[in-house]
Amino acid sequence: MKLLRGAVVLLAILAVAIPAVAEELARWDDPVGDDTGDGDYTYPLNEAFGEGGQADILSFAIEKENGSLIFEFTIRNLVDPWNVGNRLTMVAVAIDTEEGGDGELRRNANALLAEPSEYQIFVAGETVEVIDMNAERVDIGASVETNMEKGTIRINVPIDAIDGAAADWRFTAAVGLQDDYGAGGLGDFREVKKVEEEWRGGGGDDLSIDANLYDIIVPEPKKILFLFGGGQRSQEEILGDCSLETGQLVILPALALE
Ligand SMILES: [Ca+2]
Ligand SMILES: [Ca+2]
Ligand SMILES: [Ca+2]
Repeated sequence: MKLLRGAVVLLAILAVAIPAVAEELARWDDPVGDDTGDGDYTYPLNEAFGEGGQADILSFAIEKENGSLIFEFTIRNLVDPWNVGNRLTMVAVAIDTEEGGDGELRRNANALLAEPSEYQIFVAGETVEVIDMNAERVDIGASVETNMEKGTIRINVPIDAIDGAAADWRFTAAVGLQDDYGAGGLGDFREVKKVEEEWRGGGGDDLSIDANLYDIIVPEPKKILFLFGGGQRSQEEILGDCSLETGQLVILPALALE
């Protein structure tokens, strides 16, 4: 009896002492200041963008916690110029879980996916939206926590809702600026033009061929070798590899967990 009581007490202590700890599956650090897309993208001129950095990824991590996958972006400069939370930064994660899928990153990203996705997640402010391979919105109970001081955007996606999680899944992480068209909901990636304007970035083109993405996570060399059988491409090469002549959009590489 005494032994049993001791065991009960021990279990109670364990239950209290072990908080839910997120297990980090992978983390990628990203260079500071490479929020220039193909190398010369600039921010819009409106003072809300200040010194820029709203689309500069510092790190991207994938964690597992209590039956959820967590995607954490750390951004150099999350800002709240209108006291309504983060409205300028928009992040996207495309998840490739099986053969086939959507070969284009949506919401005006203007980019193709090397590994077509079954799910795409978009976040700006406190709004998160998930679409499936048919670009149809799906409600899978995803949520987001934004910490303006730390510059973190943590997206929580219940694993069961996306058919479990497997080690061979691929992930594409990209960041741009959000344009909510003044409506306050989740908008699209803000258009990058040839020459920057008050509300449009510059360094791209005026024909909607260039990607409206300022920063991506580039896989490490060995993963590039594995996926493409060739040498490493830089972010500038990847985001610069579109063609006004043929209309070819850029193709974003995907990240592997191992
Ligand atoms: Ca960066
Ligand atoms: Ca797929
Ligand atoms: Ca980058």
